[in-house]
Amino acid sequence: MYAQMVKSTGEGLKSREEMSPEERHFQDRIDAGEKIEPKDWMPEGYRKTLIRQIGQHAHSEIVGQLPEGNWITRAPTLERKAILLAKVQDEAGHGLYLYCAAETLGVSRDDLTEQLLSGKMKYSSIFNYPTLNWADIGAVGWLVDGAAIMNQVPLQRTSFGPYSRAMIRICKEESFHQRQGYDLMMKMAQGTPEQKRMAQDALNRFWYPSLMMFGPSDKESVHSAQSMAWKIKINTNDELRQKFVDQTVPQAEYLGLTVPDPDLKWNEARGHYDFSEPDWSEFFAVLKGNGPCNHDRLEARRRAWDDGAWFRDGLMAHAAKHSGRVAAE
Ligand code: BYC
Repeated sequence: MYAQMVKSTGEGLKSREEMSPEERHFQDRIDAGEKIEPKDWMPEGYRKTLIRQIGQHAHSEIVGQLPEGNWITRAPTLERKAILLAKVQDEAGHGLYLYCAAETLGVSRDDLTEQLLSGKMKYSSIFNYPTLNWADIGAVGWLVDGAAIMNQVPLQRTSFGPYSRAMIRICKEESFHQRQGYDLMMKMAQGTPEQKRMAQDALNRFWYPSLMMFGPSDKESVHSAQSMAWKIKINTNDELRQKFVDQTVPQAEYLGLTVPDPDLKWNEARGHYDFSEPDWSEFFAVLKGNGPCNHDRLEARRRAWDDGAWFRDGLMAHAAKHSGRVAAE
């Protein structure tokens, strides 16, 4: 089950007077825009928050391969298959950089995986939705990777050095992912009436789950205040959601597709689109393990972990043998 037992650390911010001298010095470094490196002193809450966020991010990259991997054997042309294979392979790479960044904080990849499989750690809600038709692969690239980039570009400036450096490389690859998705959507939207219908259907199903990727509304977000004070997060959930809507609506118009929100409207005074909030009860149900694919996603990860045990054991045995040989020399 995909249960969410990780205890939130949203305990409220400490004032400068309440901070210990180390905490004050740490906060001064953050405020001065310095990067924090793994061997530097850091508050326990900072370490825990990073492990939670980077670990969740890494798991999302790995679980995120599943809905797209579903279409590799059914891609309509050799070119589309090659593009999709490359993208899915990139996501595996992103997961690995992120697990490495988390490991610098003193947690092993095995621990993180075990926490995922036991339901103690999360992955992004978006990957609990199925990819039902080929246009969904376009929608995932356009909307899901589009939302991911919106969130990850600011994270290149996050205060923890290894996370920020991982993000720089990941963002370069994500922008290719987003463009291949938009290109696929363009082909579908300008294709036969049936292809256009599929593109619209994909947009209808992926719009609100994509908006949910940014997390709950700011008033429900337990971690934002502390994470922003530590510059782990640079923007609030609602700020990024608004930027995503503002960027994506003209792209949908260019495709000739309709965003499934009757209340979507440009607000001249605000200089932004007004839009409907997602159904937050659905979001929290997905987080509790009750989304359409939670069970299948975790089962697939569990199977992969169990099936790979012999290989991990082999690597460990080889490493032990090799280190014995080196010690004897
Ligand atoms: N799904 O206080 P809040 C990708 C949880 S992969 C699930 O606002 P925070 C891609 C949150 O963890 C993209 N859970 O939290 C891959 C917290 O629960 P806990 C993944 C969510 O951390 C392959 C609770 O709700 N990107 O792009 O300050 C193919 C309260 O929320 C979600 C990242 O992981 C969610 N959507 O802010 C294609 C980016 N939202 O832990 C594409 C890095 C919230 O207290 N992460 N929760 O039990 C972040 O930027 C932040 O963690 C979030 C949430 C903005 C997501």
